[in-house]
Amino acid sequence: MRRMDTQTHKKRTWAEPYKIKMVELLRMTTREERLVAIREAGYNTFLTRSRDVYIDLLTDSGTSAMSDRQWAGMMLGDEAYSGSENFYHLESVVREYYGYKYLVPTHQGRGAENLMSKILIEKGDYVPGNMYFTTTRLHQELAGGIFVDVIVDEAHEPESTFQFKGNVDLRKLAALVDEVGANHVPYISLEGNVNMAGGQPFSMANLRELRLYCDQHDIPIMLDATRTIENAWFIREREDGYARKTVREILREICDMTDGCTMSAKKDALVNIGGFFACNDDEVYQKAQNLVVVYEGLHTYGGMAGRDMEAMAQGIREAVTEEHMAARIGQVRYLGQKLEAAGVPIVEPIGSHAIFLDVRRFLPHIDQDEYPAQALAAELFIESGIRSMERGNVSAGRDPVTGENRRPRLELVRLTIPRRVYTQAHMDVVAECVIDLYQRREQIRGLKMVYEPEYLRFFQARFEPIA
Ligand code: PLI
Repeated sequence: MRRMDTQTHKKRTWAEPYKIKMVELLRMTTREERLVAIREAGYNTFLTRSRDVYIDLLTDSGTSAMSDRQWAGMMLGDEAYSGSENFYHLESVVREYYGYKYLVPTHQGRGAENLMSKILIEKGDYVPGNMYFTTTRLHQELAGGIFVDVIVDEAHEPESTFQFKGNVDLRKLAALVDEVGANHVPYISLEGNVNMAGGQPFSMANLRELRLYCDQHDIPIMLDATRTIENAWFIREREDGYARKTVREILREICDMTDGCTMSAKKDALVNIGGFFACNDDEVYQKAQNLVVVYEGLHTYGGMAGRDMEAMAQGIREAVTEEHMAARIGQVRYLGQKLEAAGVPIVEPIGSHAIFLDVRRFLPHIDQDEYPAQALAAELFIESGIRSMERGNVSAGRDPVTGENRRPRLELVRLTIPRRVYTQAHMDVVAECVIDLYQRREQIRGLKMVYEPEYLRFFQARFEPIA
């Protein structure tokens, strides 16, 4: 089996490992309609209505197309308040593929982040991580923690072609631990295929070094497993000694070197809703199992219906297959290479779940406090009906101490590719539209923020064009 898989992987072209049984019709709108729609949405693509969108690249979260087997699984939903069969099935699949001893289901990733942060963080603790993720950092902060970025410098440089931009910089981590003491570092938050860096993997060599360091200082490693199957693919492709291992084996090797994880199953696991917390420690598990009933639901469903857990169990099995991952990475790379060929500045190397437009180079004439990435996402929507997402100054929020915009080095627009949803032809259309916009980039103007919510402002903030 493995030999055949490896040969498939070595083929130069790829194709979707499925055929299409049902389609969802798309609606094309006019430019005038979209102009009205974006004004009503305060120039925030999160506030636009999906009915006004032509190609939806807002997120790869909960937007996957499920397989016939997953849909069949939905019919096997054991909708019991307690002890659902689907929970035990999911538990066995998570144990088999991810390897953790204990599973606590949650409604989605941030539910798991809430539990983990509340259990592990004490007020004034420092939580190092390989770059922030919006909801992850917020839950750390709400639990009284202070996030510290310990990712390698290359991750903040969109033009760097370093192959493992998700790596932890052990010197940064050691400097933090030396300064504050290991007893004030409850865990390190390690994300697979770092979202905010452009979908960039860590290497197994880096994880091995991290494990060694953390063992010496008694610091647990908690994985954000959301896109770790995609991270495993890159390890296989790029790291010495992994070319003949399967994605499934590599995933397990990663998890075996960590102490637990939070998971948004809405990405890698090919479902529209769901998540979990998993760990090996008896005491942490007991606390999570107790806390989940406060925020999510009983510990055998945690905010999911039985049918959702069944679909997830099947989704995990499909996600780790070589054919699925080859098509997934192949499609994202296809779009990225088209944009590169036309000279459009994007984050390098091309990641797994999205193409990130490098807006500092795309719109150098717009100051970061006029939210250039937000402006570009709005403009792309107006021109084409393609919905993308800002990942820059708006997403980064304000420094809790100074109250100033964080002005991150990465000012990006994310064209996120849902799994198994769009075709190569859709990617061609997206490339054409982005290239058109790039050719008239000087005409694009910045925005001012006219409403700013307290938490995760990027979701609901409103903007107006600067005259
Ligand atoms: O959206 P949730 O609550 O299921 O998961 C939160 C979450 C945690 N970690 C990482 C790496 C994520 O990417 C993530 C959610 N990401 C979203 C919604 C996205 O559009 O990227």
